[in-house]
Amino acid sequence: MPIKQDGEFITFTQHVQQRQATHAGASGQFSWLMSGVALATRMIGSYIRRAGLIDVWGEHGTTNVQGETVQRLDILANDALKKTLGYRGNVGIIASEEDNEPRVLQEVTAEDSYIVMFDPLDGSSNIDVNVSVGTIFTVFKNPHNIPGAAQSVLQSGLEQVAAGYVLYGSSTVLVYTDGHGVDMFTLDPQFGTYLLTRDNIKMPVHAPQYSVNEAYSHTFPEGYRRYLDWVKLQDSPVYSSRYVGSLVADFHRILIKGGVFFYPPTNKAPGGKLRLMYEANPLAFIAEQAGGLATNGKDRVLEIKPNDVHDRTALVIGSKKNVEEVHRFVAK
Ligand code: P6P
Repeated sequence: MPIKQDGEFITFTQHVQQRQATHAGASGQFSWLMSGVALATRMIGSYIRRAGLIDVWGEHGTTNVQGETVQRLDILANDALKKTLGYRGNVGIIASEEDNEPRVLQEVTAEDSYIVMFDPLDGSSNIDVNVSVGTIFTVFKNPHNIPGAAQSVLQSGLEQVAAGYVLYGSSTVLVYTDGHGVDMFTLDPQFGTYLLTRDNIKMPVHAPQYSVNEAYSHTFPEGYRRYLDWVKLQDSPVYSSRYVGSLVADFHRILIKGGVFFYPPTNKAPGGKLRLMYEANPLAFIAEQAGGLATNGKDRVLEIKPNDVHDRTALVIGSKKNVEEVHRFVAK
């Protein structure tokens, strides 16, 4: 129960502060940063909950660096994160799916300054049809020995200090890891704050469920097609398929109930569609902290060395045994 009988509850900011206290030498700066992310996602959630009532539906009329049509809400979400992080004095660099290049917010000299990267509104094309969407974020230390933001952000996922996502679904939930387990917070609309509702989440080791856009399966590498043939023949248990087409929604289901999500290379996206730095890495960090696995079909996502902030990757992520089943066909 998030609000215990004695009225006790733990907010997200309290949780981060308590954890902060256990990190030797850490200042309160990190919890101040994370409170900025929490504030931004509450703002984004309020735009989403009012979509249709306020003029936020539809396209913005531009395309982003990914060549994707920008939705109005993408801009609002991106601006909310940049504004709330902008005056957190310890955020040196931000990088966003919506921006061409990582931006140096401010030249921060403090030792404990950070880099925050995010996909402000993943799956935003689903907004107009009321399907759940998400914000994905990740935090790295800002290395002071590397000149230039474009280079400073190119760190492998193993260097992540914290990561998380917010799923704007039937309720708004924030899932977060700082490398010491995975915890979930649910936004209490009355209090206007995130309350701890699940702690130390562990992904089921296996579940008879897979998640992929099978419309492209004819262009998948052969191993994925052989997995899809195999999985349909299983009868104890019979597997089911679930695919929302919104990464955070598909991943969150797997975190809680188990299974596997994969987005393989396709003709349209030979290097994979999903972004390494601010989609695959944060979800891989969470998946591994919850006892799951995350690869690009062969290599561990967190060990991939990025060449560019907008690098893409194939992704196979989920329950340990489900990922291993896919690997039996793919990682040959
Ligand atoms: P497809 C949304 O655009 C997104 O980036 C993810 O949220 C989602 O998992 C994926 O693309 C869906 O891609 O090609 O199946 O529509």
